[in-house]
Amino acid sequence: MINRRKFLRHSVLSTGAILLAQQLNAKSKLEVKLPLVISTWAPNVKANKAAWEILSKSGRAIDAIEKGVMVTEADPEDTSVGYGGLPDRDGRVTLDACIMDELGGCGSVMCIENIIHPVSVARLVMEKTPHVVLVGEGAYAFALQQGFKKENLLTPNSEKIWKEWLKSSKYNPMETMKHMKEKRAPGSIDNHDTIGMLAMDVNGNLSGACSTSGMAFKMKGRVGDSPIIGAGLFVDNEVGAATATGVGEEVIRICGSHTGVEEMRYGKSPREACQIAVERMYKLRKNNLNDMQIGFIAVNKSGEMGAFALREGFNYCYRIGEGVDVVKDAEFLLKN
Ligand code: SD4
Repeated sequence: MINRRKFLRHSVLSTGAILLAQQLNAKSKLEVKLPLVISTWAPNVKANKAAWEILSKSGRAIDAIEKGVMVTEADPEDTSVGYGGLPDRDGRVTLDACIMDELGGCGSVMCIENIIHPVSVARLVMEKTPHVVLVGEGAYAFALQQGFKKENLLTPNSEKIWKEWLKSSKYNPMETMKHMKEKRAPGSIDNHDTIGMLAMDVNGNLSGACSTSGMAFKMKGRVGDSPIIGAGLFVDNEVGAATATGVGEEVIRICGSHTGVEEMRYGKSPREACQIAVERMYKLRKNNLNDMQIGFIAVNKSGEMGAFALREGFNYCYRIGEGVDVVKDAEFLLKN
């Protein structure tokens, strides 16, 4: 039974939460120029553009998100997502994705093979099953049943990179990332292009998704943060949304995206919320974060956006207003 003191405390907290929601709503009515879409990593400008086609016609954020993320999943140049994603150490491309809508609906697929659009399968898990997560063969069987085609996702380029890695077969994902990125962008430490995308539609509704092929040359069956609700992605339509990129093991440890959304709930700006998530991770793990990159992006209900990364080198892109593309470098905790 709840005693009087607890009851009073409870009601004060509830009143506080209601006031905050009212303030956020009032603010959103005043300031938001909707719609908006924001994604991790600059190359995902093209994904934002595809999402915009739906958002600018007053479409739902969830539809825009799926369409946007599909662009990156189909791009063979992006070796961290979908078609052309780097395989695990056995040469298998295994994909992870999740999606959340404005109603608290969520769906996820983990370690799915031979299906080019895991984000769409995740959406169907959300909409057509009583479950939230399907993994591996179960996810694949469900996808086939829903009409998806079996496709080979290992491109000649990714196969070549994998074969080169096989020569040493040194299983050190962090080293691998560094090595890969050195080839593409000398001097930079990370090889992440995982897409995390958040959008708010003209009705002020938020949705998000995250899609990745995970860590290159990972162990068979390894799953990172990206398809885990609360880690790689979290959306609360009353408060805001956040998504992550980088070394998933570290993001999972602090429920990174959920942490960001909860900080916004208690009044932090999106950038502050992302920074708090990074700092929490750093405090916990500072001796284990060598060469790792982790970045968060977030948006709140009033349409403010922000980002923060563990290290220099994380960027993000958004589209707002009349369809203007903006690319920004995130602020960070550690200089390279
Ligand atoms: C993972 N977070 O599987 C993903 C990897 C990533 O850009 O974000 N790469 O850990």
